[in-house]
Amino acid sequence: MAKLWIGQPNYSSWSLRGWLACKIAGLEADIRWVRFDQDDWHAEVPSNATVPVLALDDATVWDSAALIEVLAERHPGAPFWPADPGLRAHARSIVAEMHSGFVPLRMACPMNIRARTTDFPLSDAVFANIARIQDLLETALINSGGPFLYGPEFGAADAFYAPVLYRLRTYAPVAQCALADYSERVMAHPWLVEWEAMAADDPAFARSDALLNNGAVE
Ligand SMILES: N[C@@H](CCC(=O)N[C@@H](CS)C(=O)NCC(=O)O)C(=O)O
Repeated sequence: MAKLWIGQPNYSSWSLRGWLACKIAGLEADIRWVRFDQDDWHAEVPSNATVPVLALDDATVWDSAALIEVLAERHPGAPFWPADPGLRAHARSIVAEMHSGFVPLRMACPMNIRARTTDFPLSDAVFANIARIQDLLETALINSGGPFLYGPEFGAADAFYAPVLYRLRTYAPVAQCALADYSERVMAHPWLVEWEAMAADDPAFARSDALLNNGAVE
């Protein structure tokens, strides 16, 4: 059976993407959690890189983007990418942009699913990231007709932007309003409901929670 190493569900955005990729593929994996507050967390993971890591019978894959590609290749019927070439090019572009970009948002607003703020200070660079994301997602929904980014099924791009929706809910609830319908749809999806339930039970990771408390670790 495949094994998937992931970080803590409340905090690990890339792990959520990898876990969703397995769901899209219909791949049942034995899930292994690592705790970032344990210094030796790398020890049990079959890669010295980051999580998620997926161990298949004949290969180990250690990056969320690679995981999407490998699973899409091995599960050709799974709805990772839209069939239409134009939509597919757009989907690949926004997934690549997420994987390589939006650094201000990622640095200032790490995923913390349980947390809520009302007046978290956001820089102009973060607001610019949020505006760009709103524009990309709205364009995808209009061009595909929804209800997910590229059509009727939850795909790779939805998996890549789901952690962003959680970030907006935590740090920029007003900005989230612009994507309210899509956001509610994603968060009501059974996979995200399952992930949020895991996040609710996740032990606190003080270093990440401290950011919400002006840097003071409680
Ligand atoms: N490019 C990687 C990034 C993965 C990543 O940064 N994972 C974080 C958890 S969300 C991690 O493992 N952090 C621990 C560390 O950097 O030591 C991917 O797409 O999978």
